[in-house]
This record gives sequence, structure tokens and C-alpha cells, in this order.
Amino acid sequence: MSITQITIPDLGGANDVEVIELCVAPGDTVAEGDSLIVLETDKASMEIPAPQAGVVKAFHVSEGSTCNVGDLLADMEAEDSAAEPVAKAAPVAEEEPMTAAEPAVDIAPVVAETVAESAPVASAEIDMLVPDLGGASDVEIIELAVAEGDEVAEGDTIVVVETDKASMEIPASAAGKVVSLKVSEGSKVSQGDLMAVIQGTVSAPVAAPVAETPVAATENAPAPAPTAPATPVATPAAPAASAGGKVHAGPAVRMLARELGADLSQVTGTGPKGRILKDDVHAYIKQRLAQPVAPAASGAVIEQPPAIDFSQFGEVEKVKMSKIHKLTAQNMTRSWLNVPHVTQFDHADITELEAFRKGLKAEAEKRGTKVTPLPFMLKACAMALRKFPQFNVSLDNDGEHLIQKHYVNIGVAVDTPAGLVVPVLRDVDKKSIWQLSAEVIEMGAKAKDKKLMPADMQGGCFTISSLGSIGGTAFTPIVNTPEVAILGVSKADMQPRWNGSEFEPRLMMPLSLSYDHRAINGADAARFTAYLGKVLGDIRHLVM
Ligand code: CAO
Repeated sequence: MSITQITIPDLGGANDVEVIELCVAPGDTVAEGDSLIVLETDKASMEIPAPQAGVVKAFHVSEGSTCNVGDLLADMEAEDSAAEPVAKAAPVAEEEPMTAAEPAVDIAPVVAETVAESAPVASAEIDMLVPDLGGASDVEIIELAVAEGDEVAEGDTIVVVETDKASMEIPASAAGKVVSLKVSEGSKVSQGDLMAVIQGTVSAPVAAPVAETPVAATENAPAPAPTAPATPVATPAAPAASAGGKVHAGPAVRMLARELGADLSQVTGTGPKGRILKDDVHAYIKQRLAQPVAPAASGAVIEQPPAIDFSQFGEVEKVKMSKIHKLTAQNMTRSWLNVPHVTQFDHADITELEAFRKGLKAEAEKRGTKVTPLPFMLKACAMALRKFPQFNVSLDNDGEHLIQKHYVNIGVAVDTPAGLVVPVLRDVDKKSIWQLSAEVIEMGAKAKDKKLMPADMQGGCFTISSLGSIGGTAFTPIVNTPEVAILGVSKADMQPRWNGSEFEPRLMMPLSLSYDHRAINGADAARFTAYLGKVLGDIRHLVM
């Protein structure tokens, strides 16, 4: 195994160039052409690629340090130690390595010499022309950094263009107001094309290109380095970071963002001067994945259906949605879009339960209350949540953990004129049927009188949505996230059931258990509803 010492290549004459990013760590395996570090002068940033495949053993530079041509950059162990050791790396754009023997690319737009010759002139409309793009033509505009009407400072990026070798920010050479933009994202431009018209005080009529990565020389072609426009320019090239909060990222980072679908304007840069690093893009994507998906109503997730003027079909009226209605719509959409739902259907034979419940009527009246099947459902679900703790979890946002709850709070969906609300009953497993009956009545009344406090609707582990007093044979409730399951209860109905020798009438209550298939599997769901059927079928189990 041979160790190759990689040195800093010719930096186009620049000295004391700052290392702004180490792209790999010691121990990392890199392919030939992978970026090792990113350097930044006051005019351009450049990535120094590995001249060969291998393992990075050590760096001799660190972030924030400065370096010059010939300085030791890193030690690398060649992947194939028999291969000819490469002594020097050359600065390249993206993927096209330049041999050390070739003349160095002049990475900086040559503009400074002309500065003194230009004097500011009075307010005027200035045509911002596309400067020399290092010989490249028909270059794609990948980003418009300003909009018409924007005030720009001198040096602010107007557009970002990208060749197959480098991306460049083209800055404004003067401060002023963007009167009109003459290009759009995706359009192709060449030197001399009109980009924009700026109204302002200026000293020269063209912009200077700022190379984010020097355009590389190739074996056969001279380096198409961005050079000074033919006409004199007033200002030295701006640093790659543009003022005004514009995106400040190198081409490799831009490419990564495009591959991952990251909007760089949303990414927080942690590099020097707010520069966006690859790690920032990865962190942003990770955070986005962990976030609940934005409601579709915002248009952020799925395309909105087209707006229709219904008045063309008949008389209409626009009715304002209540706050609860809007919140419910958002919550339902979020759950529907995020949760892979499955619904398990079953029946519970509540013939005996109903006989028992009806027998409680006199005592209930004495206590000033009423017992419906719901408190029994609550109690049975609480027992099922204890027996099947995988139903009493929430998925952690990190995508790697479940939050196991050791308390049993159950929400009850209540339909009110103002909308659907879900008050939560606490510690259901520890309460009697009498207590639960009283709480259901109290919570239902509070819900209808709009007296529920936010705390009354928080902390649920599981929800019951009962349509039993209304009708229906089954439905598919939507999981009340961050819970992972919800039980829908439909109207109990007398049905003929085969008891082994004959059909007999039994009161069957339909159960519809919707669950988050990321947390619960189908077999568990079937066991859960079967268990509910067993407990409700013989309520002596409730005291076991
Ligand atoms: N099968 C057959 N009958 C049922 C039943 C079922 N699954 N569930 C309840 N019933 C009966 C009750 O026994 C009661 O009849 P009796 O007076 O003859 O005993 C009648 O239906 C009315 O019950 P209720 O609705 O007053 O009480 P509840 O405990 O079932 O429900 C609450 C409580 C708060 C949910 C209720 O007050 C309510 O608002 N219900 C409306 C339905 C609703 O909003 N559901 C939410 C759906 S939103 O997804």
C-alpha cells in the first residue's frame, strides 16, 4: 500500500486561499474526481478533486485555514497501490480532471484592472448583458435570483447559469431597481445577450461573471475560464455569496440539491458566510422527511383540483367554514396523506351486554345518568390497548423509534354543529363503567356547548368514533394522528347466527378498526378486534 501526498494545485495565481469545506473525512473512500475540499477566493470558489481513487488517510488543511499552490493537502492510500502515484491534484469543475502539467486555469474573471477607469454616472437604464462565459455559449439559466421590481445592490446575483462544467452567478455591476428581466429559468444565453435592465446609478453597462467553480481545462481543449467581458466593467467581481440572502452554494451542492429535489432557497447554510454545504442539503432533506406532510390545502403536496364556477350550473352560496371545520379538514388531510391506512372489519356479539345494560337502567336513573354501549366499548378498548401495546404508540418523527405509552387515554369523536371534536377521557383502564358513563355524558355536553378546553382534547392514545346511534353497517375512519388506530362503531343489529345446531337471533355490533400500517400489522389488527369481540361478547372478561 503506498501513500500518495496530494498537494494544492495552481490556483490561478491566487494566494492564501481559504479552505471553506472539507468534503470528506479521514478514513473515507473516494473515487477519482470526488471533491476533497472546497476553496474560496474573493472571486470564486473551487472544488479540489481527488486525482485518484483511494482512502483519505489524513488532511493537512482544515476548514478556515489558508493555502497556496504546492501546500500539502492530504495523504491518500491508492485503491490500487500498483498504480502510478499521482503527486498533484488539479482544480476542476465538477467531473473533468485537469492534468497537473497543463497550464492553470485562470479562475478569476479578469476585471479588477478596469475598475479605476470607470467613473459613476447619473441614474440611467442600464442593459445587463451576459458577459463572456469562458467561451461557452447557449448556457442554461438555472436560477433567476431577482424579480422585476427588486432593488439590487452592486454585486447581487442576477442569474445563475450552468454549463456542463460549472455554474456561475452573474452579479449586477450596479445598484438599482430591476426594471425588466429579459431571460427566464431554463432559457439559454450566450455572451452579449440582454439579461435585464436596471435603473440605477452605474459606472459600467455589463455584469461580471463570478465563477463558482473554475471551468476546467480538458486534455484536448484549453480551459474555458470565465474571463473579463470585452467592455470595461466598473466593479470587481462579487464574491460567490451574493448579498440579499440569495443562494450561496457551489455547483456540486447545487447538483446534489437538484438530485434530491431540495429547494436551496429553503436550506440554511452553515458554511463560511452562510454558504450551503452538502451536509446542509442532507440535513434539510432529513428534516423534511421527518416533518408531517403539509396539508394539501396549501397546495404543497398534491395538485389542487381546478377551481370551478358552480354558478354556471345553478344558484350557489359561499358559506364560511368554522375554525373547527377547517382544522378538522387539515388534520384529516394530513393523516390521509401520511398514514398508510388499513381497516379491519369485525362484529361483536353484544346480545348479553345489551341485556345487562338494559338491566342497569333503573340504577342509572337513580344515579341521574344513562349507560349506553359506549362506556363498555371504552373499557374493552382500554383492556385491548393494555393487551396489545403496539396499538398504544406514536411514531417518532425521527423515523427510527416508536413512543410507547404507558397510560391509556381514549378520545371520543363528537359531532357538533360547529364541527367534529374529540374530547379525551383519561386513564380509561382504571375507571368503572359508571365513571365512564358520566364522563362521556359530561364531555359530550361540553363539546356541544363549545365548553371544551384545549387540554380536554389532548393526550389521546386511541379514538372511538361511534355512529351506533345513527346507523350504517361499517365505515373506514381516518386515524387521528399521532395515534395509530381508531375504532369505528356502527349500529348494532339483530342477525341470524349459527350456533352449531340452529340459527338464533344475536345482536351484532359492527367494528371498523383503521390502523397505521407502519406501526401495526394486519394480524395484530385481527387479534385486536377478535379480542374486543370476546370481551364484549362476555363482559365478565371486563373484570378479569
Ligand atoms: N348500536 C346500537 N345502538 C347504539 C349504539 C350502537 N353501536 N351506540 C349507541 N346506541 C344507542 C344508545 O344506546 C342510545 O339508545 P338508548 O337511549 O335507547 O339507549 C342511542 O343510541 C343514543 O346514544 P348517544 O349517542 O346518546 O350516546 P353514545 O354514548 O352512544 O354517544 C356521544 C355519545 C358523545 C358520541 C354522543 O352524544 C354523540 O354525539 N353521538 C352522535 C354521533 C357522533 O357524533 N359520532 C361521532 C361520529 S364522527 O366521526
